[in-house]
Amino acid sequence: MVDERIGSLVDAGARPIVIGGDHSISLPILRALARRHGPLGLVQFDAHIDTWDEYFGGKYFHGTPFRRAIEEGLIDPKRFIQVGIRGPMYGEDDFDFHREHGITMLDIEQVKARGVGWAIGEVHRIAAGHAYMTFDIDSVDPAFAPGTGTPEVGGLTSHEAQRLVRGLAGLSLVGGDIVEVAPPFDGPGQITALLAANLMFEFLCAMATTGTR
Ligand SMILES: [Mn+2]
Repeated sequence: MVDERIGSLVDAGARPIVIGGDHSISLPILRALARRHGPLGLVQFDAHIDTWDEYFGGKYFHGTPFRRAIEEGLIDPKRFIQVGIRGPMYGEDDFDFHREHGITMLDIEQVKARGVGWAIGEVHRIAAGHAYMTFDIDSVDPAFAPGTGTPEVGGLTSHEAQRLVRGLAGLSLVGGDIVEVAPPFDGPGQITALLAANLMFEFLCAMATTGTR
């Protein structure tokens, strides 16, 4: 359903910006885009890796979309970079899949210690070529974005998030999404929704720097 709808937009020459909803929505979008462009680079801003195999016996869940996307050949794992990852983790083998496939992960400690400029450089180095952005709002600290289902303390500030998305300018972006915004959990002034809307604007501006379709 999502796959078909996005496919018809892509066929019309548009580049989708999608707002979620939980992170499982990225998978059908990637199916539609990979059909047109082939395997894509992926820039994922997230507190969680979302490359787990299954939850409660289910293969399709908001913690599994990017493992499925690699299995289906929608993204090139060597051009896949995750930014802002932090704990808690389930166990030692959480990163086996990363090692096996050559996925790059910048955890929050690296981003804070080495800086946003460095992280942007790594993103451009890894995700060169046609690329998709997925921004999970839980990559941002709950002090700035409380309105999400799985908040994790010690995340990006609003300003770091803005700079990171702005830093995508120049990449060959074919589309993107901002997900996991949950209005019922939002704080005073709808600060999460306000940030998500501004990040969408930043992403639109970054996409406008390239003519990629
Ligand atoms: Mn996520």
